[in-house]
Amino acid sequence: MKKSLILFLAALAPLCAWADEQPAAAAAEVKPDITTIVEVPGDVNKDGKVDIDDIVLIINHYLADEATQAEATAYFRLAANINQDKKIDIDDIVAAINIYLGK
Ligand SMILES: [Ca+2]
Ligand SMILES: [Ca+2]
Repeated sequence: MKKSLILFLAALAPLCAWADEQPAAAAAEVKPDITTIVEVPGDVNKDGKVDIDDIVLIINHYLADEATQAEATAYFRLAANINQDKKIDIDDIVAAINIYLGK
């Protein structure tokens, strides 16, 4: 029993060493939590809920030209980018609709 515990710990040792050598890389991969700034992801008009008004605003942003999109506030971009993938597109529109529908 003791021998198998020692073998188990020996097998874990390389994994632990790797974890100790990679703290900066692991920290860099952590995405900022959208909820620290945006209370309700998808709530682009800041009224505390995701509804058809937010969905229309996100769709209008998606369909707008680049110059118009560039006028969007930082808050809007963060709230509208529900999946946090650096772009506001159809996936975010679908996500907003799903939030609205409670799915
Ligand atoms: Ca709203
Ligand atoms: Ca997105």
